[in-house]
Amino acid sequence: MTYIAKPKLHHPGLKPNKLGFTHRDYEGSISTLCAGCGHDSISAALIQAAYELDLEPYRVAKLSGIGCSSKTPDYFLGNAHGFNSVHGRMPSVLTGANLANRDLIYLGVSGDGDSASIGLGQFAHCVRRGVNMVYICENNGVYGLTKGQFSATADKGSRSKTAVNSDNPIDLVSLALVLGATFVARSFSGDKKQLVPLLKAAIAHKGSAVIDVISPCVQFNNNPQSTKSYDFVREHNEAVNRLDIIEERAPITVDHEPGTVQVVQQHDGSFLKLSKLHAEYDPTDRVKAMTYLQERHAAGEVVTGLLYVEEQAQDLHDGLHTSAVPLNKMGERELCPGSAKLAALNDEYR
Ligand SMILES: Cc1ncc(C[n+]2csc(CCOP(=O)(O)OP(=O)(O)O)c2C)c(N)n1
Ligand code: SF4
Ligand SMILES: [Mg+2]
Repeated sequence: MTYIAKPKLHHPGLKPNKLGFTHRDYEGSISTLCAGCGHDSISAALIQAAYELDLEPYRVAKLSGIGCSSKTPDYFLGNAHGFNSVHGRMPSVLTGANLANRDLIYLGVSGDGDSASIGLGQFAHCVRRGVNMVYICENNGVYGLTKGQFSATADKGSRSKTAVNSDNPIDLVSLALVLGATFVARSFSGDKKQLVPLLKAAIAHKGSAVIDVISPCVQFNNNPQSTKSYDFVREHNEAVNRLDIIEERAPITVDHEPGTVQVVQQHDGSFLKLSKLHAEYDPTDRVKAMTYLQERHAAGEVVTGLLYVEEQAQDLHDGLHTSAVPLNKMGERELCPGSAKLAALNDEYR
């Protein structure tokens, strides 16, 4: 993987967070992506979210597949754990890591090719199992790394520099809703104000959190006729809510207007405050979220914001009743309890 190490120096005036870390401590290597690539803005939003949440980098595991998007974990949270897997296979590696150690915060970083083309099956099973993670799809509608072929999220009729897409698209947000994801959102790489709070809320959420982030590829998909271009999204964006996360230890209220605020308590005790722009939009109703998406899509709009959240979600560990102790904290006796225990276990299935 190409990367350029950043010098360890930082400006003495950088403000530390509660852990004493500055913004600089959450950065990674210097990006080798094209200047202006939307993916770099998503990395910047992740850095900001981790800084504001006072995350200890060693508690975070970043997993990715293959693509320009999947390279980005190198460019943020340089002190976190990282694993760059195989094209489309990140979800199963993330699931395995999560089963072995539920104490870490899992960030699955992927692209639309990685998630909706080769990795669609992996994406589907990971989400339907309720793996506790934040799954971020950096969605540009093309295979950026391999020079701009249409991916499965490219809209029918969408144009690249040389071709028109004739296939129907896969909408990962709609799919995530159908698959039972308990936090579903869409944002735009160029809208840091919306993306940072969404990332913070998704990190605090227990369960499968999926964020589809439209992220224009300046090389292969930023012509005005592409539905994943800067111009198109700016013209057709319809934000369904503005969101802030209120942490337990430092409650803050901002920008609340009577009758437009909805507070949602998440499993870890933190609250989501939704500033609803549309009085009729309810982010706790899965069926309505699906209908709303279809309606707005038919009207040519890209809905961004928090589309659905389940307050008290269950995750894969709850379903499997697995041990709360990570495998790497167990001793040999617990990991290998002996043949008598194994025989007793086998008897239960006879
Ligand atoms: C098994 C396998 N098949 C195909 C490839 C070639 N390949 C590398 S990246 C990529 C597409 C990446 O697209 P996306 O996930 O959308 O990432 P982007 O570069 O657009 O961010 C493909 C097809 C590969 N590396 N491995
Ligand atoms: S080819 Fe596209 S996706 Fe890849 S780094 Fe360049 S702008 Fe970003
Ligand atoms: Mg892509």
